[in-house]
Amino acid sequence: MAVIVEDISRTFQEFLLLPGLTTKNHVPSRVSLKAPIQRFKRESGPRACLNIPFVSASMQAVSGAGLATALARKGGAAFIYCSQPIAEQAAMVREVKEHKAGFVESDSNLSANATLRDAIELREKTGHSTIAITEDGGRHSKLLGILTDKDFWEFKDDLSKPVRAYYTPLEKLVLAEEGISLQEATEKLWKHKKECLPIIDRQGRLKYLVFRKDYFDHKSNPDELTDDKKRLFVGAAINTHDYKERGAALVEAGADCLCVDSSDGYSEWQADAVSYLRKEYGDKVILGGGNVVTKEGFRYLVEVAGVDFVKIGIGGGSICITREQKGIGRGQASAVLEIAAERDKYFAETGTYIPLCSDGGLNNDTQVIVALAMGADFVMMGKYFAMTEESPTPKVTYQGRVFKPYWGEGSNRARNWQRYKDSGGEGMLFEEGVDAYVPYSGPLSEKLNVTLGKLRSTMCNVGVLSLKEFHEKAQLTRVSELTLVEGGTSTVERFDRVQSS
Ligand code: MZP
Repeated sequence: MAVIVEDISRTFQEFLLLPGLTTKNHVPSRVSLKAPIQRFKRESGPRACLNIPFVSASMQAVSGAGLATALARKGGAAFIYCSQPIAEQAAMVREVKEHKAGFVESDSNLSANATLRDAIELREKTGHSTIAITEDGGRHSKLLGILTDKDFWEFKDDLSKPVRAYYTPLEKLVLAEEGISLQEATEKLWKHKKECLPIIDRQGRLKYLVFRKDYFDHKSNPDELTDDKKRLFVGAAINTHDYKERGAALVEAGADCLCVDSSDGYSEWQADAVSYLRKEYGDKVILGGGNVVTKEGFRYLVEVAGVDFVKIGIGGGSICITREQKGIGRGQASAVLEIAAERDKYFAETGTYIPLCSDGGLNNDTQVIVALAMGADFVMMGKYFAMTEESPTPKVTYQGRVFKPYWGEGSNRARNWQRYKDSGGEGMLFEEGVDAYVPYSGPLSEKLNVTLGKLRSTMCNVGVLSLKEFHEKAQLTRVSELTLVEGGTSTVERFDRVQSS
């Protein structure tokens, strides 16, 4: 007879944190959000860590090179999706690794024969007013000069004239040669009171532009997550089919972390993939596995597969219909609570700490905070990041509101058959994900700042200054439906909602 587990499957929304003593020491600026992402021994302490406990889902509509760069600059990490050819995924990883903070590859380039009208059109397309004039208009061709909108008057000059009569030629520019550090480039900009410094190679070909405004941007990202060579940190997803070739290409491209992307990680295929990669690369690359929702699944991934971290969650994703379609999964809070307890037990038994990632179904900042309080070391989110400027999809306007497309990896659109082939090999007979739109939420950095601000503030209310302490000291209470109503604002007309209706 089947076993009925003595537990109701619960979600984060059903819990609230209780305050602990907040001392004068508990101020948001002192809160550390460092989160381990690699298994470690008690005596040696944490090894690789994220600077903020956020990673982005390995999904086509979420984790491209642009979002990966933006998230690493804030201190988190993206997992570049594997539902694409190996070479394309490796190229995305390489793009993130080659990103040089402050060194920008020029996306606005023209030849000297182009007209002022061409320059204006290009400015409108890219939004950038600094245009590199190169021998043939190529991004890395021989640099001839720079045109900015200070060089001509849009409403007075003849726009059919070629830019050659307007741009500032090489001999009047302050330039630097490839190899210069960001600090040296910044000094040069400051000394010569310039806005932009072109970096050229020995043959005079344009490599990068360094902008004065990016210096301030760089300063405002003190948590940037990098590897030991100061390159941005990036993760990549792998599957249980082509992991040998994919793993080799991703490691070669510089991926810091690989994670098996599977809707059900409690499987021998997963153990085969992880053990193979561990044997091949040792500790050179961090290895994550999942997804699981039971303590048995956790033990299997840790003891048999040998993962560095375990990803938790089945069926909770905002675009996921696995529970509806297949009748399998678990409320995310129940899954995190059970596995966190098992992780602590494993730590007490062996002295090895296994970081946990709560993946999917986080609908607001409160749920992120509860997930971290319950024992997750970091959270993986899809929808949250899909909504941002940096996700790879285009913005679409519908009835005056701006949206971004967002679809599940198990949807027809993603055609991610490899992920769902595990259980039978018969290909995709039905969908496990939907195709949707999510409201556009603006730049990732601004959105994250708000979430991080709330997280730090709640941690101070609980009386903790680190995520480790948060796990140890958090006290939560279950909430009734009426408590949820009481916590809302249903008895008054909110000014913001009256205004928008
Ligand atoms: P969310 O943050 O949008 O709620 O959920 C993102 C997570 O949903 C992903 O990290 C992944 O684990 C899961 N996912 C992605 N595609 C599907 C699907 O098509 C899915 N069913 O469940």
